Amino acid sequence: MTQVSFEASFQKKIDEEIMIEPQDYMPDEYRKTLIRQISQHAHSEIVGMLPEANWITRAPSLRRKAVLLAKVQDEGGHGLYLYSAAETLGITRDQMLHQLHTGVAKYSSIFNYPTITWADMGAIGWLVDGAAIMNQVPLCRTSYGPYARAMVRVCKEESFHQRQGFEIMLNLSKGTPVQKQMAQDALNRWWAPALMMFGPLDAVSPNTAKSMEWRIKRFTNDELRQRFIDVTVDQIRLLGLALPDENIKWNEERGHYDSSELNWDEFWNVVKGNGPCNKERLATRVKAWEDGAWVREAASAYAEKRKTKKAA
Ligand code: FAQ
Repeated sequence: MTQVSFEASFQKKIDEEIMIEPQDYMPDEYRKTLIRQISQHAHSEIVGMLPEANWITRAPSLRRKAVLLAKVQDEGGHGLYLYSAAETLGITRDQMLHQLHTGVAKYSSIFNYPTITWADMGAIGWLVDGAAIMNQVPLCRTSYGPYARAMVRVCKEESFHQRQGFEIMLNLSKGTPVQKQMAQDALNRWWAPALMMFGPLDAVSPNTAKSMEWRIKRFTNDELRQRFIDVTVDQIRLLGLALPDENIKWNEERGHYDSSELNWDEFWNVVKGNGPCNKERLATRVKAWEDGAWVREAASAYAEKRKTKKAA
C-alpha cells in the first residue's frame, strides 16, 4: 500500500466508526495529537489531586473524610489509566512526566486556583467534575480504542464525584446563613474557571477542526461549554443560590442560556503558567517525584533480582 492509500483507509475506518488500535496505521499528526491530549489529560488528573488533598485532614466529619479520600485516590487512578493509554502510542511515562515537570506539557487551568473553604470541595466536585463528565462522556466514543476504553471507567467514577460535590453544596445551602454564603462564594469563584476548562473559543482553537475530523473530539469546545451552562443553571436554582453571572438569561430563539463572555486574558495567563497556584502545584509534583526516587529504585532493584533468580 502507498502512503496515500494508508491514509485513505485510516480515514475510512474513522468515518465508519471503527476504532483505531495501537498496532494499526495512523498518520503522525493523529498520533501526536493523541499523545498531547491524553498526556495532558493524565497530568490534569494527578495535579488535580492537589487542591482537594489539601482538605482531607480538615474534612468536617469521618464520612466526608472517607468520601474525599476515595475521590482523590480515584483521580490518581485516572491518571494511571491515561498514562497507560498514552504509552500505547510510543511515548514512555518517564518522558511524559519529564514534560510535566519541565513545564513543556500543559494540564487543566482549573487546578491553578486555590481552595479556600470547605465549600470549595463541594464546588469542585459539582462543577469541575461536572464539567469533566460533560467533556469525557463523548470521549468514551473517541476514535482511539485505548483512550475510549479508559474513559468508560473514568466517567463512572466521575459521576460519583459529581454527586458527592452536589451533596456538599446542598447541605451548605440548606444550612446556616453563613454556610449558605460559603456555598455562594464558592460557586461565584469556581463558575468562570470551570467554563474555561472546555478550552478556548472554537474560533481561535487551533486543534478542534482536525480533532473533529479524526473523531478524537465529538463536540467542539463551545458546544460542550454551552451544554454545561444549560444543565447547571437549573441545578443552581435547585440549590437556592443566586446565579453567578448577571447576564445568564434564557434565549428563546437559540434554545440556550446566554451568559457573559469569559475573561480570556485570564485563561491564557493561567495556561502560560502565571495563575494563582501554577508554581506551587508544579513544585509540589516535582518534590513528590524526587521524594519517590528511592521507591522507584527499590522497585526496579527488586524486579532485577527476581529476573536474575528466575534465569538462574
Ligand atoms: N487548561 O485547540 P484547543 C478533570 C490548551 S480532567 C489548560 O482547544 P484541544 C478530572 C490546549 O491544550 C480535566 N490548557 O485544544 C478531575 C492547547 O494547547 P497545546 C482535564 C488548555 O486539545 C476533576 C491550547 O490550549 N480534561 O478535571 C485548556 O483541542 C477533579 C489550544 O486549545 C481533559 O484533559 C485548559 N482548560 O482542546 C481531576 C479532557 N484548554 O496542547 C481532579 C481531554 C485548552 O496545543 C479533580 N482533553 N488548553 O499546546 C480535551 O478534551 C481537550 O484537550 C480540551 C482542549 C477540550 C481540554
